[in-house]
Amino acid sequence: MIRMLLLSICLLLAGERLSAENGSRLWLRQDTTANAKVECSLLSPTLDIACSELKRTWKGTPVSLELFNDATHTALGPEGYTIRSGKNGITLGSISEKGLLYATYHLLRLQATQQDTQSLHIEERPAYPIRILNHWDNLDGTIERGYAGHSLWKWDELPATLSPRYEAYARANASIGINATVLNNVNASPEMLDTPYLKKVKALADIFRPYNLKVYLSVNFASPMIIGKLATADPLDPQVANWWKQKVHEIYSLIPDFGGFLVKANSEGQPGPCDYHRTHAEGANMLAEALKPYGGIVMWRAFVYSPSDNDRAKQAYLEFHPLDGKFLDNVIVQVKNGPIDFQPREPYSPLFGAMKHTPLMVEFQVTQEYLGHSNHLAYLAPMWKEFFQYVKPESIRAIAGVSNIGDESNWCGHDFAQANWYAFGRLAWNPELSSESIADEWLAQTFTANPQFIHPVEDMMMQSREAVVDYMMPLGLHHIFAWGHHYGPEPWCTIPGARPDWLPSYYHQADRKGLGFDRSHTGSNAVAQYPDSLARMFDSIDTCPEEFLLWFHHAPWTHTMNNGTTLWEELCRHYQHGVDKTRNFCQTWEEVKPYVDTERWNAVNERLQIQTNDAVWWKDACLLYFQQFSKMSFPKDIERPVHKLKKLMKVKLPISNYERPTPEMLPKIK
Ligand code: GCV
Repeated sequence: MIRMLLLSICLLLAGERLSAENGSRLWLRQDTTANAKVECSLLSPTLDIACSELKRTWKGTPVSLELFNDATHTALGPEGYTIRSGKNGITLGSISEKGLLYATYHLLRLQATQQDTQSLHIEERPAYPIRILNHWDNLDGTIERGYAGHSLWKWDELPATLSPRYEAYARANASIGINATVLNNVNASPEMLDTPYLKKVKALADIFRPYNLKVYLSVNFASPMIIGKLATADPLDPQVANWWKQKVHEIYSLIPDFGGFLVKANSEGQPGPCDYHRTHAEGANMLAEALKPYGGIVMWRAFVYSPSDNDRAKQAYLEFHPLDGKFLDNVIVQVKNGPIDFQPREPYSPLFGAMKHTPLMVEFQVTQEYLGHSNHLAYLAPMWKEFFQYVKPESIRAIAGVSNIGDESNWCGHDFAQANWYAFGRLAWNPELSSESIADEWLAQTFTANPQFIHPVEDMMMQSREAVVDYMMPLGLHHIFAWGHHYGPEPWCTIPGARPDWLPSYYHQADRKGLGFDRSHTGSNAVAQYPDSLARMFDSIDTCPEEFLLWFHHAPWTHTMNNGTTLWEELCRHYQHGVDKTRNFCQTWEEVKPYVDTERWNAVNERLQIQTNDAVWWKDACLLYFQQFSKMSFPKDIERPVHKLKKLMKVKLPISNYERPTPEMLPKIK
């Protein structure tokens, strides 16, 4: 207490005023009264933005922005750049205006994070040419799995009324290198392609263009029938192909730099080529032919699974692997990072590495559908870096993130969820960056560069995703979420008539013998889809990494873990550990209170309290439920449950798949 008082006094004496903030400025909060000397001999909308950003914000030596065509700059590609300091100031160089815009934001980031800018010799180029956000925004303003309010896109007002947030959105993306956006849900409404909507899309594209942000659309495969009134959407029907060609022509006449289509086909009830006994490749190629003359691409999703006897984790591979090499060269197959669906931890999808003749892109989920929505603090960079431990960054062509952005004032619902938007952009630019350095950068810009704040909070962020895994689904457990909204625990869930692979028992397989899904050679043999060395490692219960134990094995309750304890004891300890960590987060946040403005401190604090409550809810629900099968008692060092299983089994949150629950709805510790 005394320490905190002293800290507050120090901050006041140092003149640091913590005026209330609502998070709307994201990480772009620098003072804008600099009036810097900036030279740029060319004029263009993009360079105007770069120059005015620098003029307002840069406090160092004069800056000049120059277009070069020498070998160094050419090798850095159209979005790459250099930053060099010399006697007369700093030179930003690139072969293109967009490169100069990215250089501008890089330089300003160095200033905001208080780095030395005296002797700069920086060369940068992005790892991927397409770094794209996928919005799951519906035309009625709701966002599937969105937990930060309604859609940013005000379709009713567009194109006449242009919200200032459209430009703020483009600017924020440019500042972290995101260069593309899919505006609408992959469960796509066919109306998106109606002319009035395309005019609205054009209005957004016009605002985004100077920020080098390209627009893409999700399309419904049955559009030729629904809006074109054709009798079929068969991709091999010439009338259908022609309909798409006309539509694509119309789009490019409005938006000459349109990026292309994202398609969810024959998945979760969406129409697709398989409705006509055509393959995914035939469907994708028909669209690709239409886009090709304009330089557009098709991002075709591999997220497919049908109610069948086959393990859901195997299905995307089974369907797409035989199609390797059959896609046209302007098709990229978009694959979720794991084989099921954005769980808190999944092994990587075996399609990566298996499609040798097909460009692939990874799809991460920035929105926290399965990680506590925007109620829980879960910094996701470590999860995405984990993917890159298995999948070489250079083996994929592009990177997509399902957006967590909505129209709430702080954009992402939870102030710390902004860090995931930020980290997605930074990793898409350079997957070699460390999670720690990205967290530090984000914290310094979003809150304060004071190390007394950064160190403990970075530490909290770094532990946060593992904490969620621990209190939700440790040791490779997966998909034991509540039905529909996926917020709380429901390992017991049964819905009469529901698809088995939509029910938790399909995944946890708890019985008197043990727990987990046998995907070894004695079970579904999903391990065989991985390269030999990994397949062998995952296949044996003795060599399978413990974090994936219950993903690949049905392990006996008494199975001896690496530390000599039983599976049951270790499971209990992980749940307890998760709870303990969330309590530590509350403590850390309390300790850094003097460094944070009241408005954001309170907002984060309120959510950390929810997270701690939820962690206990998860622990009690899962352990009490699994105890019915293990029949083993809780180890001594595990807190006794505060909830009763019977009561927890009655919890039904009154939320849809685009809402986060409010504290009043949640089971609380009395
Ligand atoms: C957009 C999961 C989600 C769905 C989502 C789907 C997908 O199943 O729960 O809301 O639909 O993934 O990625 O297509």
